[in-house]
Amino acid sequence: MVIAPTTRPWFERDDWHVVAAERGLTPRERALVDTFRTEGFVVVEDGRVLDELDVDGIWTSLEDRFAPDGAGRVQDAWRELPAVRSIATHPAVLDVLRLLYEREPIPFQTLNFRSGTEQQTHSDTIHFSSIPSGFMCGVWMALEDVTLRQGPLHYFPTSQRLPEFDYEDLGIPPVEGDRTWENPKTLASYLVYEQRIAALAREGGFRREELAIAKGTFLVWSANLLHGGSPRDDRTLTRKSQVSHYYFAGAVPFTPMFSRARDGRYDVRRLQDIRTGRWVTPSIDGAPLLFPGEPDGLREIARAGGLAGALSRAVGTDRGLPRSAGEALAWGARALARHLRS
Ligand SMILES: O=C(O)CCC(=O)C(=O)O
Repeated sequence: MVIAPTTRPWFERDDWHVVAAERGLTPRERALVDTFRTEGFVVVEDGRVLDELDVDGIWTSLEDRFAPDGAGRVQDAWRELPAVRSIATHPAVLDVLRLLYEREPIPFQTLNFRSGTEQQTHSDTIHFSSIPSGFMCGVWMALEDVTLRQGPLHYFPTSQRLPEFDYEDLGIPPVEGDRTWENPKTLASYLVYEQRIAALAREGGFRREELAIAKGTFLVWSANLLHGGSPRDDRTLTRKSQVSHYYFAGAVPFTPMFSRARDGRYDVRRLQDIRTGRWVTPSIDGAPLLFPGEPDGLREIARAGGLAGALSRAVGTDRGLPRSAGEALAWGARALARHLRS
């Protein structure tokens, strides 16, 4: 049985304020949720976030990983730098995400930028979507004071209400071959995607905003908000920042640009939770799943019933994405044995 998408985030409901009242949200919390649901982003000032963190050490450690003019990005420096990990997992950030989504956030990727990215406008949903959809967001943290002269983040408020466009929706042929950026076809398709999205942002009548922001302040964008990096007016200026990406518990992560969603075949992502370093076993609202398909190929998504399901829910399947009940059972049994021995 293939799984049908279920619920979207609660804040999108018309009666969200009733739910907010039931949850006992304070006026400040309600205002935060209201801005997020309406605009697709929210800016949060919280003096605690960078306290006691060696932020300068991030740039010293990563210095030779950026171009001489500061361009470039370092992905997943959380593996080596505690300060990067602490920013992605800071309780002040996670608490806001729990408030907004009412699900447990799973920090899974960090990007550090020394200077403005000048990245073309895009929606994160071409890289990161979920089943059910809507359970992914980005957090953009200023690691120095940022003015509009430093190639700031730009975004189009309310654009998150557009449909989540994948390549098929936009008339872009699927990427053939390796599902990596080393495959030249990946970039070729992505460049067409950027042109299509730029036209949508222009023609959709959205206002364009740029972010001037104080160090330690962060912006949360919802998965489908159109955003990117503005041109750097002065290439001598830095724009130190960190983007951390999050999924939420109970949703299956996948990469739309490599998936064939209409055929029910997905490039399912395996997530490593930055908090624990552990691989996350994907589920839909706690229901254990199977992912039939070739080991390194696109996968279908189906419910895992019976003992295989119960076992994989109880102990997880950190070996990967089980393709069959037999695989889930064998991996689950091994994980259980390991757990009992330890
Ligand atoms: O920081 C920026 O300039 C853009 C970052 C961005 O678009 C992203 O990480 O998805």
